[in-house]
Amino acid sequence: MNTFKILISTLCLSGTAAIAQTAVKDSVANNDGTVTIQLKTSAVCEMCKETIEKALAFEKGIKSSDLHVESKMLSVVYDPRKTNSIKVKTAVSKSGYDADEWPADMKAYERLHSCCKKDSAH
Ligand SMILES: [Cu+2]
Repeated sequence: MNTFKILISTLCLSGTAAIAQTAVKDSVANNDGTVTIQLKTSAVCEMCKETIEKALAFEKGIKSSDLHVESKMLSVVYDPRKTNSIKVKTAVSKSGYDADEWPADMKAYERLHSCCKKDSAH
């Protein structure tokens, strides 16, 4: 059982490392030491925008976030000394939305308003 757990966590770690390598491709370093990244989300409406931006406002190290609803693109400004793109994506996922290759956290997704679910009929 323990061996199994170690194997699983090793797999998780290597998966995270692979994502970390691809995560920086859309990042821009700002003059004030912050970093701006662009993420593709599964947001569909203004309510989604509010949900995501509010969730990120509580995250440590995130300075600001802005979701463009039509393109589903979220831009996030964060302090790289306090957080990183993986944590940003995790926070978006935990609010119920996809963040690039990171799928939405299922429990959070289930709690979304029905019109905010990516596979709902519009
Ligand atoms: Cu919505």
